[in-house]
This record gives sequence, C-alpha cells and structure tokens, in this order.
Amino acid sequence: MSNQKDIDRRTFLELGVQGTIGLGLSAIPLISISGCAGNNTQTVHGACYHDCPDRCSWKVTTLNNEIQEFQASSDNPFTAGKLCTKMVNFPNDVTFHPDRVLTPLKRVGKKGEGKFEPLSWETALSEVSSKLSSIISRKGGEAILPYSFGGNQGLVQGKAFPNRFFAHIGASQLERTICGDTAVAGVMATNGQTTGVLPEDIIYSQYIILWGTNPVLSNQHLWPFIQQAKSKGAKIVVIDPFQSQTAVEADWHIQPLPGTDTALALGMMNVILSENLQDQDYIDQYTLGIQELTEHVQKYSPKEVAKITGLKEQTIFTLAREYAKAAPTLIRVLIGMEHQANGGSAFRAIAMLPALTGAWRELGGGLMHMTYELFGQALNWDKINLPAPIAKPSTRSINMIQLGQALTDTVLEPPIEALFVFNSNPVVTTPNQNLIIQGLEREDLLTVVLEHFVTDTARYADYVFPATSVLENWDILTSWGTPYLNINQPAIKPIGEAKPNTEFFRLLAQEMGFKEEYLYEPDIDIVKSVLDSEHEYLQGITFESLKKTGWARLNIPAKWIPHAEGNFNTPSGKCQLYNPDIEPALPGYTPVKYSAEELATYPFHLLTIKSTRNFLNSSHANLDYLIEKEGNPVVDISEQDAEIKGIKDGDQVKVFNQRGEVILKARIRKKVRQGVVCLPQGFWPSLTKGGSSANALTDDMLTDMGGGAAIQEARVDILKI
Ligand SMILES: Nc1nc2c(c(=O)[nH]1)N[C@H]1C(S)=C(S)[C@@H](COP(=O)(O)OP(=O)(O)OC[C@H]3O[C@@H](n4cnc5c(=O)[nH]c(N)nc54)[C@H](O)[C@@H]3O)O[C@H]1N2
Ligand SMILES: Nc1nc2c(c(=O)[nH]1)N[C@H]1C(S)=C(S)[C@@H](COP(=O)(O)OP(=O)(O)OC[C@H]3O[C@@H](n4cnc5c(=O)[nH]c(N)nc54)[C@H](O)[C@@H]3O)O[C@H]1N2
Ligand code: SF4
Ligand SMILES: [Mo]
Repeated sequence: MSNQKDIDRRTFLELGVQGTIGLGLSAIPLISISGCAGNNTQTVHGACYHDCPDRCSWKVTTLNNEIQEFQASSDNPFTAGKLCTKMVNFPNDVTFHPDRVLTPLKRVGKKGEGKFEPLSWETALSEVSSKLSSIISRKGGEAILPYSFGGNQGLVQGKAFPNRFFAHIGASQLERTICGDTAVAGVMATNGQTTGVLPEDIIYSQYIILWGTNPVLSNQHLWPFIQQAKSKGAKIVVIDPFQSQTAVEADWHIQPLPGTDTALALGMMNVILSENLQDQDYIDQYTLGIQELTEHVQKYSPKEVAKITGLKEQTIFTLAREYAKAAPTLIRVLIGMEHQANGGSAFRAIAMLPALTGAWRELGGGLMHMTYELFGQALNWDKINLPAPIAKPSTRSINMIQLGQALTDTVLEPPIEALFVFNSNPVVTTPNQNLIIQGLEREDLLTVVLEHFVTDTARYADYVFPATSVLENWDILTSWGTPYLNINQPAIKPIGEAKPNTEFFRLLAQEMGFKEEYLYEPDIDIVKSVLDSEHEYLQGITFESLKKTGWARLNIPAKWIPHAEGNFNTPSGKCQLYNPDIEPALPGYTPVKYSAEELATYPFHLLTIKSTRNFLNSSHANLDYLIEKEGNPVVDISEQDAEIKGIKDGDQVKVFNQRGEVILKARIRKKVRQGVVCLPQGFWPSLTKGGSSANALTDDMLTDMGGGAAIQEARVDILKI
C-alpha cells in the first residue's frame, strides 16, 4: 500500500473492583493553580489518545496525586481551548469511573456472561504464561493472535511494545486495515502521498467539497476553520448519501447512492474535459495519462452517471462546472467512503480532480486527506519498529476484518488457540458480530483482554487485565489530522492495580523467561528515542521542550503548497491519472453484483455510520449519561419505503439479514434515499434492546484496495414487529 518505510496509518500511528477509588472530579474542590505552588502541585501536559483526527492537547494539574484541573490547551491553535463532549469529563468518565477494571480478573461464568473474580497479577500472569508456553510448544507461535486497533493511538501504549512481544513469540500478524488503509491506498495510487493541503489552510479556500466526511461530528476542531472560510465567502458542498450533521450545515448537500462516488468523480471529469474547463498547462507539466483518462471518462457521461448515482444529470454538470471555475477549491476526504466495496477506486478518482483543474497551484487548493506522513518522515521509527528483523515476513497474517472467520475456521492450521485483545472492542466494532461471538464462545480458545472496562468483548475473556488510562502513563502521539506532535506525561500514579499495556507485556515476557533487552525498554526511553532524529521537521523539538510545551507544530514551511509544481511522490513524479502499476490502470465503477433473488430478499442498502456525537467508536458508549444524551438508536428510513413496509414513525422494527438482526425504532426522514436505511454505529449489544448492534448486520467482505472493510456494503430487510 504505502511506500513509506514500514509505517502504517496507526504507527503514526458485575465484577469485583478492588481498591476502587471512585473518586470523581466533582468530589474534589477545584483550586486555582496560580498562587498555589505548594510543593506537591504540578501541571503536566497530555493529549487525547483517541482515534480522532483532532488529537487535542490538554493540561492536568494535580495536588498530592489528585487531579485538581483537567483543561484543554488554549495555546494549541487546533485544540483552541476546547475538548469535545466525549473527553471533557474524561477523569470521571474513565479514570475514576466506578465500573473501571482495577485488578486482574478471571472468568468464573460462561463465556459472554461477564462473571469474573479478581485475582493477583502474579497468579494471573503465571496462568496466562503457562498456557501460552503450552500453545507455543504444541502448535507454534502462529496459534496466537494479537487483536488491537486505534483504542490508544500513543506510539508507546499502542504500538511499540505489543509489537515487540508478539514478533518475539512468532505470533500470527494482524492486518490492521479497518480504518484508513483503503482511503490511503486510493490516494497513494494517484498522488503517491496522502499529505495534501494542511487543515488550517482550509480557510483560504473558496469552494469546499466535504466528500464522504462529517467534520461537525468526526473532526470537530476542523469545523471552525471551515466556518471561517465560509465567512470569507466559501461555498460548502457535502457529498454524502446520508444527511449527516455536516450535510445539514452545508450550502449544498448532494446525496448520491452509497458506493457510487467513483462514477460521480469520473462524471465530473467527463464534464470538465469535454467543456474544456481543465488547467491544460498543469496537466501537461505534472500529470501522467491524460489521454487514457480522457478516453476512459467517455463511459461516464452525466447521463450514465445520473443512472448510477441516482442524481439528476444537472447536478453533475453544475458540480463539475462550479468546481472547475472556482478558486481555490478544496476537496476534503477522510475515511467515510472507504467502507464501500468500491472505496479505493473512489479515493483514487477523487484525488485526480485537483490536478485536472490545477487547484494544487494555490494555498488552500487541492485535496486534504491525512497528515501522518509528516511524522513518518520526522520521527525515528526504527526505534518504535524495533526489532523489525525478528518478525519473520513469512509469518502468517490475518486480516482483522475477518476475525470471525479466523476464529471459527475449522481448517486453519494452526488454529487460533489464543487471542489477545487490547486497544479495541471487536464485538462492537468489527463486521459480522455474531460470527465473532461464535468464535469467542469456543471453549478451547484462550482470550486475554487488556481494558479499562468489561466491554462486550471483555465479557468473553478468560482473563481481563486492568490497563492504565492516558492520565496514568507516558506516551508520545503523532496525528493523522494535524501537523502537531504531542507528549503525554502521566499526571497521577496508576489507580488500583492498573498497569500500562507496555508493563503487561514486560511482565509477561519476564514470566515467560525471555531475556532480550528490547522486551524491557522503559516507556520514557521509548518516548525519548522516537525523538532522536535529525530530520528538519523535528529541529528544536526535544523531550525537554515537549515536556514544557506539551505540543509542537512540526517545522514544516508555514506556506505549505505541496504540489504547486508537481512533486508527486509517484515513480514518475507526476499525478497518475493512469497508473500502469495497478490493475486496472484507471479507476472504474464496479458495483457489487447481487442476484435478483438476493435483492428481493434484502432490498435495502444498509449504512451503519459513526453518527454518535458522544461516543468515539464504541468508547464511552457504556456511560449512562452519554447514552441518555445520545438517545436510543433508531433506524432512518425514507417516507416511500416506510409506506411500502407499513412502518410508521416510532414503530418498533427489526432490521435483519442472514447474519443477524437489530431491534430498534424507525425514524422516517425525508432526506433518506429510497432503498437505503441507516443506523448508528457504536452502541454495545449488551446495552441494546435485542442484544445486537450495527455490526451484527455488516459483512466482512474486503474492499477493492488496501485490504479494508466494505462495512457499508450490506443488504438488509426491515419489518415492523
Ligand atoms: N463523534 C465521533 N467522532 C469520531 C468518531 C466517532 O465514532 N464519533 N470516529 C473517529 C474515527 S475512528 C474516524 S475514522 C473518523 C471518521 O470520520 P469521517 O471520515 O468523517 O468518516 P465517517 O464518520 O466514517 O463517515 C463520514 C460520512 O461518510 C458517509 N458515507 C458513507 N458511505 C458513503 C459513500 O458511499 N459515499 C459518500 N460520499 N459518503 C459516504 C457517511 O454517511 C458519513 O456521514 O471520525 C473520528 N471521529
Ligand atoms: N459498522 C461500522 N463499524 C465500524 C465503523 C463504522 O463506521 N461502521 N468504523 C470503523 C472504524 S473507522 C474504526 S477506527 C474502528 C474502531 O474500532 P476500535 O479500535 O475497536 O474502537 P473502540 O470501540 O473505540 O475500541 C477501543 C477500545 O480500546 C480501549 N482502550 C483505550 N485505551 C486503552 C489502553 O491504553 N489500553 C488498553 N488495553 N485499552 C485501551 C477502550 O477502552 C476501547 O474499549 O471501528 C470500525 N467499525
Ligand atoms: S476525541 Fe477528538 S475532538 Fe475529542 S478531545 Fe479527543 S482528539 Fe479532541
Ligand atoms: Mo476510524
């Protein structure tokens, strides 16, 4: 996928609670920091660990290991003094929450029942270690599967250690592709890099297309910059089959059928090229394959594209003309659309548009995607990826999206006998929920989960280990949505018996008798060694300076116009309208084929969207007050479809297919397309009526590029119950 050196997006990416402190912030009288420089008062800097493009910075003031203040940094221009509703009460919501796991736990009930009893770290580690040793000697390391994702995006807690430990034991490798990889593969195929326009430069744009992204909710700190552009006259266009919170705010909401964006982008190119609206000089100098592309887009006339996308022909004409004539124009893409089967091609095609119109020439013009590559260049990745050489390339790898298949596969050799889950909650977040549960129910599977809470995945664990929260451990955090680097200093000592993920793996390595030094490196040393780089972007940024300021903007030029004169990171150095190294060399729209019978059985295209303001994926979706704020999950359906199905607004319905069913209330909405139904992603099945949530219905099919998840390509029926 990426030609970066070994960097994926992430590198950059009823239980016995013993010793629960249950101490809430509200229980602590807040004191003012100034004038209270008692010996034990200290303020440290930290940053949000969530899988969120904003990567907010904060300050924590403590007195005698108790938190006095938890505040967003007002000096970080992107955070701008505000944390979102998900994080603003973090100390109470997670660190001091009474349900938090604070000791190791061992299962005493049936798998899934959620019954555990506390046990000591010594006993728990010794039991897990001897089971692992037995699996390794009988079946080899590949019978062990780590399962982790962006639950903690810190380089130390999320990446460095677990990777070392699992590489050391020769565990199966996990393809961590559920978010970003398809989008990145598509953009890379065209531009050779994903870093385009930087977020704060959106203010210079005059025409902004938010294509399959929902910043009002998912990228909240970008939204004020978009509003600033709007106040300076920019037109805001949203392209999204769903009426997202952002679509409501837009000047123009274009609603194509799900998964048809490749056709829409090619249709725009058809109009631009046939009406001579392109920047021919830019094309001649900095692109490859205009002739092939011009021929290719003949198939995508507005008339044809209107049929595919369900849009009016005039919409395609107007969008293409407005886009080509305005300046500077910016297309903001993030992740949304990648979860369609055709997602990679969509990103590939969309990434071509700014080259056709020469939008790249101006500040605020071009494509805005991710920023993680800047950190890929700046930091010392050899230290994080250590010891890369011991992970044998021949070691089996399993795609995380097909976890259910992997756990239930009866011919897989060796079968997966142990699963380690950390920084992820696959029962809620991974497609084909019921197959995953079936796998987790296997009596012969050892499941170990490191967590803050007994999540719906942890309920199936044999052992749960208490992980520290971000306020209790060291880390260093890059960003995929900003150019700001953050340090995270522990503000308080670990609560109860919680330990950082890293410490768990150090202790397990010790228990298993491993001697290699790289398995024991202290967290703070990892933070320092990542910063040990001569790269110009890191000049003046040191461990000491970061400790003082908390965050730093990488030393990238203030006026960042990466492709004003080409400079694409492709083999040709040009924007690849035609890419001879990829099959097919030109992106095309290929619908998923269903038989007439399948379409009749499951007539609706299901979207399961991260539309919850108060949850971050499945995180925080166990907090009563946030569940209440969010309201009960509903399925959105169009007036016409509701009438056909005899469904009235507020009726209880079941949404179902061959994989599962979800019970919720129907909400009839004008702005839902006929043939499409939408329900929110994030709710936990155990806290949902009927015991199932969105991913009970989704398919574990892979996308066209990057091994991603075609989560949004699911078909269902809906019935009033
Ligand atoms: N509040 C909140 N914020 C979050 C998250 C959260 O769970 N809650 N999750 C975080 C994470 S992990 C990520 S990756 C980012 C994602 O942030 P975004 O990239 O904004 O992605 P999504 O929310 O997945 O999807 C954005 C929009 O894409 C639309 N979409 C779906 N299919 C299609 C299609 O075929 N075509 C088009 N044009 N649009 C389509 C959806 O309807 C949705 O409104 O947000 C992060 N921020
Ligand atoms: N249907 C559907 N499914 C989706 C999506 C969708 O749009 N629709 N979006 C997908 C996307 S974009 C993403 S990114 C994935 C996200 O999927 P996940 O990465 O599984 O996201 P979370 O649900 O937030 O789970 C993170 C877990 O990590 C835990 N955690 C946090 N910090 C730590 C730590 O320091 N140590 C340990 N051990 N645990 C910690 C949290 O408590 C939480 O339970 O979901 C995907 N799934
Ligand atoms: S979840 Fe995102 S918006 Fe909220 S505090 Fe964290 S980084 Fe900021
Ligand atoms: Mo994501």
